[in-house]
Amino acid sequence: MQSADPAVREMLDEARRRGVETVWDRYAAQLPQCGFGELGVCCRNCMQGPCRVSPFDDGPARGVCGATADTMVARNLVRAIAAGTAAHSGHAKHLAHTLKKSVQGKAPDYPVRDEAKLRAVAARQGLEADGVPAAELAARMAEAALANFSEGEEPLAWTTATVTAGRVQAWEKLGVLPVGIDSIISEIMHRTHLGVDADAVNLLLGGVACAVADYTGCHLGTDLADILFGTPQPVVSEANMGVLKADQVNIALHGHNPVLSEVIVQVARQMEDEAKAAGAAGINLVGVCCTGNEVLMRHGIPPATHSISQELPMLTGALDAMVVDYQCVYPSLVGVAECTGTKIITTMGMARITGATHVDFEEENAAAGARQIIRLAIEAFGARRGRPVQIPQYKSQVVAGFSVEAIVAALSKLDAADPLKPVIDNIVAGNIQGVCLFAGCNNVKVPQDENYLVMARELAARDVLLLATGCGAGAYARHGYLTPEAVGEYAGPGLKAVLTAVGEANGLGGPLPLVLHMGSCVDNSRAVDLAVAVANRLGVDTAQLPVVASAPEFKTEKAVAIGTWAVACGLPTHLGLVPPVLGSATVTGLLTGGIKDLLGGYFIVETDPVKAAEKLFAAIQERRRGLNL
Ligand code: BF8
Repeated sequence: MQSADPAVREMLDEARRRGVETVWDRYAAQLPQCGFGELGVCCRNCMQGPCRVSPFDDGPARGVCGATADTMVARNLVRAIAAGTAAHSGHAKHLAHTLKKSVQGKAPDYPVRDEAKLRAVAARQGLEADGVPAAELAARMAEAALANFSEGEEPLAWTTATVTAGRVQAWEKLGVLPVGIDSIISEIMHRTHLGVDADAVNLLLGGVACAVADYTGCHLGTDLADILFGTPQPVVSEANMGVLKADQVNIALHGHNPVLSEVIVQVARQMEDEAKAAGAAGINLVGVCCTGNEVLMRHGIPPATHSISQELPMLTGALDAMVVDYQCVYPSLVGVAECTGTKIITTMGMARITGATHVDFEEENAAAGARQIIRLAIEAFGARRGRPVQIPQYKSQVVAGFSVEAIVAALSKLDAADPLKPVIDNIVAGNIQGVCLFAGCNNVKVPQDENYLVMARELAARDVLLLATGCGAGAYARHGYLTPEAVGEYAGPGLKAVLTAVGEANGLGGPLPLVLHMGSCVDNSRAVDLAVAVANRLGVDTAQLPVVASAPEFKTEKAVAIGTWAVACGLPTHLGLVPPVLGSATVTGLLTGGIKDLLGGYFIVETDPVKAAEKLFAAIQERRRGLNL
């Protein structure tokens, strides 16, 4: 099975029928993949290479420079963390500049939409806010955010203000508190250059420091997006390819940064008449990947698909344009679009694809850019009018929008004075055994979504509260797990009772959804905020909580960075694929064992989803025992 999603399977049949190549075909063409690369013992860091060392006794044990398997594996891993950090924090830096342009009056389409969040973040960050007008405070916020990027003398303000005191101490002791996001990325590139750091343990500690910077970048990304675009509140929508509409101009918003898509959402509403004049019934925006998550969370825009199936909505023949910003956007989209007539529109100067239509996006002229993009889509609709379409008739109801603010507001209906108390009481009583955050991607190496679905069922039945972000949340959206109905189907009695009590206190007449969608991948920071709030309320560290994380189908370097900071935050963290580290027993041992003594968190590598759920549940039980629960 290539995918657990029936819409994806239907479109894969269509792709085969039409001879359209997809990610699954290209993966098959790569097999067998390089065994050295799989083990992490391939080095291309200098021009004397590529070198590879043999995991057995039958080949060279060192690269040309003398680097051992331990050095190579550690260097490759921390370079992946640095790349992931660059991506997340680049997204955050972009938003900081948008906020700056907004307060300078250069970006009229970007008013500060959430002054309450602006003031809450300012208070947390110790910015003087009393009596300061919102515009002035936003200017200070933009500067304070940007100060996290260059090299300072103190640990990053956004790191130390957002985690427990216990974490700050643990990170300080280990020397993994970064003093600049860009500077630690740069340092990692330096120390992984030929002839610099050749000690695997030291390299990995550098990788942890970079991952803490990645966490910080993610948190900045979430905070700034909320300030600019609003903090998500629960929203009802639908998911999967059945959200495409044959008679409308269908536009997919794909990538990560909501800076452009936010304006497209606003402008599309004003351009309905133009679409109707072209013979369409309207404009239908849909999401793909994390830009899709962002606009789902804030506007209820329905996601069409995620991650490895991003090529397939085009095969319906109904997708008129796919607008992309950056990250996780397959360059293959252009080839598929040639067969289907979809316009692939790149929008960021640093993320162009040969063969795509490029509309350069600038905050200064955002609405004009958005109009230009939507007109291209309307034109494409005109060209496909009358042609038959094949839209898979699969879609699921979705309840999303669970920011921490939204969760706390929902809980405060049970206890206004102490909103976290109902959760804590239920954890203590065992109705909720623990919490699992599902994060990360789909990966063509495993049947799409399957690990997510199996693990959610296994853990929900054991009364584990489930949170999700990124394409993991997308998987749950497309399979109906973000619904109250899924609670009846899969939740154990304790979890069901708690979700029902909160839902009923909020007038839903039933439970909250089985899985709480917290947003895009940068929004994993929201899950940390929740854990930190609970830990602080209990007077413990996040490394003591019965909270675990899982990336059952991870793919990107960003996911490697997130997984590493989840461990740094003290969480037992499951990986559903084997990362390229087995070439070094030292690195493998440290990541899955030794690191626990240093950080509390550690990696659990398990490719079988049933066993993975068992191992995570065992980790939760260990934590409960540690708290005498
Ligand atoms: O940041 S989950 S495939 S889309 S990396 Fe990419 Fe992975 Fe999806 Fe979002 Ni996250």
